[in-house]
Amino acid sequence: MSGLRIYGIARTRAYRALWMAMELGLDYEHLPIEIGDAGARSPEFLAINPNGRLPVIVDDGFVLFESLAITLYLAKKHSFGKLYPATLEGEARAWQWSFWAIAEVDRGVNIWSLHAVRLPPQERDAALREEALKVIAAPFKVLDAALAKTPYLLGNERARHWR
Ligand SMILES: N[C@@H](CCC(=O)N[C@@H](CS)C(=O)NCC(=O)O)C(=O)O
Repeated sequence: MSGLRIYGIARTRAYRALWMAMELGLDYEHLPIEIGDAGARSPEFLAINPNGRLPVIVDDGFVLFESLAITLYLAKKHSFGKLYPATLEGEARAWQWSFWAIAEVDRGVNIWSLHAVRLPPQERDAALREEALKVIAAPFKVLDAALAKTPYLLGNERARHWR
């Protein structure tokens, strides 16, 4: 066992940490903590992540929250020069797209998915869903344009094993 624990039920942003751990072929323990008082807002969880949000990881005693800080950390730790870029510029690009995803895309996609698929139908608000679609249209154009020039945002390889 690597001593890695990933907290958060997979339908939350915890899937990002889980996806990265699986992509890297890591041994890890998954604690499928729920959102809210039954899980992430409990005193025990708040002692690990005072934000009361998911995901958080504990890696051999090292505690880290923020889903994309977690993906970058795991990739750098286990796949430096492979999934994680070895050059200064490559690393900066990985940060660029990660920070871009959080700053430009994350909120809009979250609101859209809540009102398109995740909330019970009677609680969905079509106006909020349409507004969210407008918000994510511009960054998705940027993404489409970047991917029109290259098959992947970083590098040109789809490795079978990243370690
Ligand atoms: N920027 C944070 C967002 C974390 C976040 O908001 N997670 C949601 C689940 S997807 C959550 O825990 N919500 C519960 C709450 O805010 O009480 C990240 O990417 O890790």
